[in-house]
Amino acid sequence: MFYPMKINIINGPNLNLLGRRENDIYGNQSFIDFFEALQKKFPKIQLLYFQSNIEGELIDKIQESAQNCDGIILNPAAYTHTSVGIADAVRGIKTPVVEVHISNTFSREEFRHQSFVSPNAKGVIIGFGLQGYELALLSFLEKH
Ligand code: CA2
Repeated sequence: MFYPMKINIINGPNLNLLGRRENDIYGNQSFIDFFEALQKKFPKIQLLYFQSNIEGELIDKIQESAQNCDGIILNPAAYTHTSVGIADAVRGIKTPVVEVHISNTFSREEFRHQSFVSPNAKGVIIGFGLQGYELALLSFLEKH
């Protein structure tokens, strides 16, 4: 099948636990279930999904996606607030990156208010739950 667009969704540490714990903050749906529904909703876009708890693996995937994807939807999770390496990876590629956070990081602890990634993201979507990933996807469609 020919897809006019290929988007990689990259999730950082602990997001594999979505739907299993901390449901009050992150909701009760697993990311895999959400991802499958999203792919069905947008059958003409090829969606890929990668999750890792390891900083270097996330950096490798960002670099790889820059070679073979039209866009990246990135939730670096806790690394958002700590990782110069992920920030440098995003800065170092031409492929647009939309940063997504499920929770409203600004209504949480102060250390979550800073993102090393945001200055080099195409845009940032914060606080809309898993719907934020769909909003990010729509932002890639606008120009097509
Ligand atoms: O709101 C977001 O999307 C975050 O990126 C999620 C990160 C957090 O460190 C950021 O400040 C904001 C944490 C993801 C942990 O996800 C869990 C999900 C279920 C159970 C436990 C953790």
